[in-house]
Amino acid sequence: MNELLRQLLFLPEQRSSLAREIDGLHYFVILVTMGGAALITLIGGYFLIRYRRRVQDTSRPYAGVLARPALLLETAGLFGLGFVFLTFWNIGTRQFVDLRTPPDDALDVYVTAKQWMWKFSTPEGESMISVLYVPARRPVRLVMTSRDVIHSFFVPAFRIKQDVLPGRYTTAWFEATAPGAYPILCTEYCGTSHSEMRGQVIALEPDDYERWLAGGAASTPGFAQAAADDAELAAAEPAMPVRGERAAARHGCLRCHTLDGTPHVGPTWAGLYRAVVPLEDGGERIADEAYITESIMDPLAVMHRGFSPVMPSYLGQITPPDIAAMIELIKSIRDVPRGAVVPWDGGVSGGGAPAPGGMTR
Ligand code: HEC
Ligand SMILES: [Cu+2]
Repeated sequence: MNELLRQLLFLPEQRSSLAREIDGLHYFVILVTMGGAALITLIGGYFLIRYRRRVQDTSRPYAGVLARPALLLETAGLFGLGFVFLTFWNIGTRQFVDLRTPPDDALDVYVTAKQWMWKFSTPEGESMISVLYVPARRPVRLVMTSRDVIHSFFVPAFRIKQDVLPGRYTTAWFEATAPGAYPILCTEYCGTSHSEMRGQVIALEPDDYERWLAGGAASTPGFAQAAADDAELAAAEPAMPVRGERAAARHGCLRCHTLDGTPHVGPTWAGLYRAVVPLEDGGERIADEAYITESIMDPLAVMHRGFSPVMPSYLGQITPPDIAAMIELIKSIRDVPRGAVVPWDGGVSGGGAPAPGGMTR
């Protein structure tokens, strides 16, 4: 059944752990709408014949005959429609949540889109252009951003499609169910060579993947180009957290933030990743990639409770690889104890009194 419908609808093979389910919803929607259209055509045809005008007789009130059955029928139809809607909604929501929630053990890959290519880098420092190597049967999480315009990352065989935006991180995840080469397309019109913005995900057997890793990034197709094109992404560079620490020092972040949990002008980065951050406006946020990026680009938009609004905006001043590296740095110290996260009481602002906004105990 699955196979028949898949071929009828010209869908590519299902090669990710969620692909089959997503197609299931697709089939369900198509079958219900086709069935609905057929039913309405049949009923319409029947009524056309049954109630065709025969003799000119308007003496019998039309509504009187039909009133009751029509009411019943309409109520039943309404409930039927409500049921179909709830079913769509139920399946759709579950799938949406599954699609949005990568498993905890997922392998992270940073994706940078730019006119007109895809670049991939892993926390181990592998760098690839257009071709992404991943192990099969292992979840992979993509943390994506763009250097220029909006692009969209689409792998038909995995049934994932996600917009990739400049100055923001979006995520997607997949688990390839079998080794193979799967095309990547850009599905957001992004300029003259949009149609050539293609790539491939190569899923390898786990053993082959280990061998590929051990072989060094230099054997990766596109590597020479990557190195030449973008020295920052070149695999010759040290691991991401080290690069992150350098970038943080270079941009002056470490004058206000600490890596070991000690209080300072800004909240410590120790244990920050995925921590719950209390906000000035009373709410809270999980410190994920999106929150961290937003904090860097627009620090005043969301304020950590108790801290002064002194962090400058770095919008347009830090390259996506630097941001990715700093996020990796913050991730690498997520297990460092952070204690109470309060501003440094160094006596700068009148006996350590916090700036307007107040400090929580
Ligand atoms: C002048 C001091 C200062 C500098 C320099 C600075 N920050 Fe901040 N940063 C702060 C303060 C204060 C906060 C808390 C208030 C807020 O949320 O804006 C903060 C918040 C943050 C947060 C959110 C953390 C949390 O717990 O909510 C992140 C992430 C961050 N900064 C990253 C950076 C990065 C990356 C740089 C360098 C590119 C940087 N900061 C440079 C002072 C600074
Ligand atoms: Cu594009």
